[in-house]
Amino acid sequence: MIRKDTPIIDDNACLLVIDVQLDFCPGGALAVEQGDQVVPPINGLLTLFNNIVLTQDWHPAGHYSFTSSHDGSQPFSSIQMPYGAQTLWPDHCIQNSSGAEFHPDLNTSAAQALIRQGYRREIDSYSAFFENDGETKTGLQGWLATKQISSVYLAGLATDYCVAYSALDAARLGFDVNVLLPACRGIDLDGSLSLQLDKMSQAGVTLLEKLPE
Ligand code: VGL
Ligand code: ZN
Repeated sequence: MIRKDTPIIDDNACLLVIDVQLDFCPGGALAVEQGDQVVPPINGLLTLFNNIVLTQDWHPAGHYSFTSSHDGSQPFSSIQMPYGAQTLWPDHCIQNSSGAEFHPDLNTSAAQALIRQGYRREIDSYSAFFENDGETKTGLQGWLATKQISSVYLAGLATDYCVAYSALDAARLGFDVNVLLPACRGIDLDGSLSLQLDKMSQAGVTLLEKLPE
């Protein structure tokens, strides 16, 4: 569903700020076009929510999602992993590297929790809830349950990967899910952006075209 009006944020809502890291911004290793432009709207959103969680893509060197870990493979191609298809990416968001840092203008101090993703070498994690095997939990679901959160609002990078996978898992888990589109930017690999927007709509995710103020 596409909604043009703005929702009301309450204590049972949580803002999930997905992967606003330098490697996903212009000049970074896996730059998303206009990725840095999500920072001002997200900083504005941070003032509206009482519950805020950040996610951070956090790979060890030699992570299996990197093209460089598979001899003779092409960046952005797909390979078969034990858990299914995996896109190969340029080396990005390596633990403790400058590219893994949050954008310096992002107001991270407002967040209560930080979920790191993709820290095991053998498995990637696009979703903030489950690793790419679809079953290993990150702990976010439990955190939100403990806080009695029923609605999640997602913003960040990339719309068609970590944002979409997180939104789809949240919907499957029974949350009311809202994606704040003006505060997201996508990679759009082989039509992935429209595909994931459609998937989210079909899963009952609300795609907000206007930010709450
Ligand atoms: C992401 C590709 C690889 C994301 C992370 O944050 O959307 N995409 N790793
Ligand atoms: Zn990654």
